Order: sequence, then C-alpha cells, then structure tokens
Amino acid sequence: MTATADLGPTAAGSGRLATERFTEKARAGAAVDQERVSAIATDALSALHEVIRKHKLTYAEYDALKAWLIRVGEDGEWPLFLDVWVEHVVEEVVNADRKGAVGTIEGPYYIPGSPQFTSEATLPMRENEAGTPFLFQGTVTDLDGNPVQDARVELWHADDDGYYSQFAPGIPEWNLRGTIVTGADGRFAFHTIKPAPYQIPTDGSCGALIAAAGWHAWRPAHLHFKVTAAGKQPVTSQLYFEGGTHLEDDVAQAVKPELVLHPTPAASGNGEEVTYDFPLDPA
Ligand code: MBD
Ligand code: FE
Repeated sequence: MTATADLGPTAAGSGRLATERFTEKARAGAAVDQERVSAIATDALSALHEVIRKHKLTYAEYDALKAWLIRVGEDGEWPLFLDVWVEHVVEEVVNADRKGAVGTIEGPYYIPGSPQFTSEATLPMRENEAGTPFLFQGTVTDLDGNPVQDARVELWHADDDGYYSQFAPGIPEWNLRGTIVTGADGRFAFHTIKPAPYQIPTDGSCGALIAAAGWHAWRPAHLHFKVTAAGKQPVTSQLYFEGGTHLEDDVAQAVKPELVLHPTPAASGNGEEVTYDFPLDPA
C-alpha cells in the first residue's frame, strides 16, 4: 500500500472493501439452474453482439473495452459498476408484484449486523457529526395497517461528506448505521443527520467510464434501509429528500416518486423530521 492510499478515500480502497463484503455474502448464495444459465448467458451475449454490429465496433474500441474490464476487476469496482448500472432493472423485475412498501436498489455499502436498539435510537455517530439533525420515524405494518412486532429496521447512510463507514478511511466502524427492533406498536424512530448527495468514486474505472462518456457521477442524498419481519417479504429501499439535487438524474436510476420524503421542521426545534411507514407484503 502506498502512503497516499492512507490519506483519503480512493476508488481502489472502497472497491476492495465492497468486493470483500460481497464475496463474504455470495459464498452463502444459492446455485443457479443450468438451463437458466444457458438461456440468460446466450441472450446476454446475443445482445452484446447486436450492439457491436449496430455500432460497427473497431478493434481500438474492442481493446479499450477489454482494458477497461480488466481495470474494473483490479479496482474491485464490480459491485459498484453492477449496482449503479444494472441492479435497478433486477429490482424492478423482482419486486414487480409487491403491494406494500416500495423497494429500490441496495447498492454496494450494506453491512449486516449493525448495532441494535429497541423502538428508538440515535444512530452511532461522531461527536459533532456534521449535518442537519434528522428524526426519521414510522411504523412497520402488514398490508392492512396492523403493527408488526419484532420487525427489524436497518438504516445506513453516508455522512455529510458523502462517505460511508467501513468503505472510507477514518470513520468509526458503525458510524451512521443501526438496527431498530420494533415493539408491539410496530414503531421505530431514528435520530440521525441528513446525508449529503453522494458522488461515486471518480478516480477508478467507473469514474473513467463516466468521464470518457461525458456523464456525471452523482446520486441524490439518500437513506438506505432494509426492513425484515417473520412471515413478511423483506423490503430493501432508499429514501430521498424533496428539492434535493440529482433526483431527476440519479446515476444509479434508483429514485421513485414514492421514495421522496417531505421533511418538516422538527417538533423539538432541532433540525427536521419525517414520518414514513413500511407496510410489508406477506411472505
Ligand atoms: C451508493 O451509496 C449507492 O447507494 C449506490 C446504489 C451505488 C454507489 C454508492
Ligand atoms: Fe448509497
């Protein structure tokens, strides 16, 4: 490791950590059916062949593609690339029939096992954590509005600089990550801060693609959450803030109108608050 790698967040640093986290999770993953592998791989390759014909790819472009793909692996940016440019369609297909809380992509920065609280929590944060204080509260229910007890509401989000704990250096391990287990009333209340808009790393392979194509690297400010309960379909989603930048041009195409919050000044007089409920579909 070079000296500069320790100084600040880098694409290779966050990429390596995201790849490690994903690899741990994927080891427990299910095998994929052979017939579906054949059908999906055949169609995926055919779609790529069509793109090559349509654009009359040159050898210079083919070599640029090959070099870039190699670099994505070296940077550890496969989780980032896939979650930014592919996951939103997987989520759309998988959750097409859901009636309850609206889902969106998980992204590369979820970590299971965050510090656990009952009903109400202040997320782990640094002394004088920068950002507007924010109270995020609501109720986990079934589709008829009955409260769900012992639901787990996991919340994780970036800090005021747009960085996630465990994926950027110098941030305490569980900063701005926590889990609330609901009581009989199904309620949860997180005291946290509003995150900043997030720019995906610009110094790695994903950033190189964005620069080469003249795109931008921004996601709107967002809160990630995952809600799970016995007998219910889990929901993974994100919430955004009304009036925030990049709601209309999220690089990860993960914004849905139902997921945009309209916070109000907090009753406590300190910062802002919002109520958002999670009706869960039956499993
Ligand atoms: C993020 O914070 C994120 O939510 C996604 C989807 C991709 C990269 C970084
Ligand atoms: Fe995120």
